[in-house]
Amino acid sequence: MKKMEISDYKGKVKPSWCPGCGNHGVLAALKKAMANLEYQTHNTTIVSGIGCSSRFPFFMSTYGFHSIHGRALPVAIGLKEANPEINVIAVGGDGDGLSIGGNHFIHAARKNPNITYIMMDNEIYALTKGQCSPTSRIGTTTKCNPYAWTADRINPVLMALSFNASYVARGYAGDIKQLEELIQGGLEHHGFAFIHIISPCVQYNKVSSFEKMKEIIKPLPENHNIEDRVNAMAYAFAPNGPYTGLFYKVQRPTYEERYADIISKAKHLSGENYSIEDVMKQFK
Ligand SMILES: Cc1ncc(C[n+]2csc(CCOP(=O)(O)OP(=O)(O)O)c2C)c(N)n1
Ligand SMILES: [Mg+2]
Repeated sequence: MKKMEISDYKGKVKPSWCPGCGNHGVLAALKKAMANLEYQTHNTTIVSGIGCSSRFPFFMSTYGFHSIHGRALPVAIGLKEANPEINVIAVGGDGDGLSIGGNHFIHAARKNPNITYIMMDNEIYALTKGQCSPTSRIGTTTKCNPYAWTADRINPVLMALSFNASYVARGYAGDIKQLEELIQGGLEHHGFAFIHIISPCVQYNKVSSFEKMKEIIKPLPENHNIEDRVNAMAYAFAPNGPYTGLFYKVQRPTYEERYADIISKAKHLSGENYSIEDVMKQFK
């Protein structure tokens, strides 16, 4: 296996994000985590939806799939099921994963495919020039909401915990060291690893800036029991947060393992010479 340097993951395209965008920190942390684990580029794929954050695959030298809005997860899961040997990392924004792709997120969490999902949350639709997203705060004003945004916020960490994602963490784009550890833990985890990242937008969201988020985030207490889902939910829910760190981690059968079991049972019932042609003959 080739020893990997951070520079080995540099894509041919220079990141097009604004100077100061939180996503630069996420890119740096992912590259570090991948180098620590000696992830090879030939068997790693980064899958994204659509958004500023979803431009991620262009900036990496791995395989990549820039899919359609909200569909990073089904594409990522399909890739993993087709070839479980590939490291599959899905990435995207709060709009991509919680609005149009919200349904895929909850079903991915409960099925537990062995993939990592990184959500860069800037509380806004940045690519389309600043509309409110499911994580925008009540009262936010944008060109589309000149008076105030009126819907309650989605809490992505609480959502992942509710649907039983087996690894749930939250990081902050301004703390690359912590982010590297959380992402590395997610890559190493055997199952669906969700990493929610507070990744401020410097252009369209002046409310949740780096300065403000740095002031209010706090690390989870060291004695937090990562196997206690109810306690993890209490921290996710805490009004005095947001907390960062590893909320929850348990080992449970993955989607691939459950399917392998079904396949072997089906093969057993139909005998060694099972063929799809024989099955089709029943419907002639
Ligand atoms: C099916 C579909 N609907 C809407 C859009 C328009 N659109 C592109 S990106 C986006 C939102 C992006 O927000 P987010 O996922 O948070 O990414 P960010 O740009 O903030 O990183 C929308 C609504 C689209 N491309 N496709
Ligand atoms: Mg966004």
